[in-house]
Amino acid sequence: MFFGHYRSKLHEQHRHFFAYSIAYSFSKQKRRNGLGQSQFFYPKIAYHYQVRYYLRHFCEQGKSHRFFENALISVFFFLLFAHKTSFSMKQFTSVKDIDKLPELIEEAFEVKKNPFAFKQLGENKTMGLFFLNPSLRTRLSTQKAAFNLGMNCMVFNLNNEGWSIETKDGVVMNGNAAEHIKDAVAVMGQYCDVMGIRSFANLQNRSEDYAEIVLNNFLKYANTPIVSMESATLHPLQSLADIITIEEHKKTAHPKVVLSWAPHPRALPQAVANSFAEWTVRAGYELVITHPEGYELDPQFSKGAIIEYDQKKAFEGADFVYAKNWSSYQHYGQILNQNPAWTVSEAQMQQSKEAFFMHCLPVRRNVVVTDQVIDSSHSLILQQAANRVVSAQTILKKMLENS
Ligand code: SN0
Repeated sequence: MFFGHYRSKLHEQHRHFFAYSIAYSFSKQKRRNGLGQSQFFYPKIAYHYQVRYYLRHFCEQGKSHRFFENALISVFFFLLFAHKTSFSMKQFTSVKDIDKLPELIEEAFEVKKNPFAFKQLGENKTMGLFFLNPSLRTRLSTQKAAFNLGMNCMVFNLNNEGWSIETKDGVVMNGNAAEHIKDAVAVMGQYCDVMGIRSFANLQNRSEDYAEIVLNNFLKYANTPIVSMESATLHPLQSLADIITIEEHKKTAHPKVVLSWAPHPRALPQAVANSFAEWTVRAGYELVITHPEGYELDPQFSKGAIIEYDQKKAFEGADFVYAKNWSSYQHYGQILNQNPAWTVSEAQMQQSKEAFFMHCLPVRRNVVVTDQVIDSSHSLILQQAANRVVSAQTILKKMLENS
């Protein structure tokens, strides 16, 4: 009955819906490519008529089995085509946007081996890089990654070159802010095929920072794939570069990695530490986080790590030592400790298994780490920085493929 009916004669309306689903999927792709709203027009009308058809039949026939069969088959076709055409990456904001990390790392090695092999992917495509904070590595490495893929790049320092931006919803904008973030982002999305955004924690209000207001506005209003170039809580491009670097230097399958808090004169975000924690745990490494009491990270990011308050003990047998300062999450944004005993020096490194030293940079020499350690042959800071291009290019490639 059910299948026989459709095998012998695909219902006319379904043939239409089948076609509309394909058209809709293509239009979604085009829209994501920044080609504008008009491609949406035809499928929207089609859907409108399809819904009217169902409603009419629902009224005429009551809840007949034929009606439900029709609806079911249509949903099936829609999901099939919507799914088939949406496998390019649409956002990169955290490790949660990655299905299979080992495959991503393999892809990164391919990109590193042959950086210009995918130059046609970005032809006639524009990358927009938007910064609300200073940047050296992220700005240059992401631009270079886009160039390697054949893209054009626009770089814009939103907070000191653009209009001042309002980020709260529903406010009366009679103060300093000239433009709402949702309008700015929607406009920038018209000019770009992929957008990168560097926001930052303001470290004043934890719930505001952890709500990722800026990043979420980009995800909601840009209508292009979005790459986080460090948000208020995470720095995924840095973490991917760190994982690539560890994979290149590790001597055991599951190395011991120590994330060590270090002193700093300014209050810094938890983003790099949060991100490093969630990526290294996902990579299957043994992660030990060491810090003075009061510097515990948000458990949603540090879960799976061992917390060790004794830095010396933490360093025992370490294969990699990653130094980073962050301000307190519990006493939000505060500096609780500047004890120079936490500066990573030869004395601590000697506890380890001749560990490699890592830091994302920029680094305060002789505050976070001594010159002796950072300039030693075991320091990987330049390799990490070089891998920022590989990390960004791997992600951009995934966004451009099948887009
Ligand atoms: C940033 C941070 O999130 O900690 C960027 C790291 C990639 N670092 C800083 O802001 C350092 C600023 C300073 O004054 O040392």
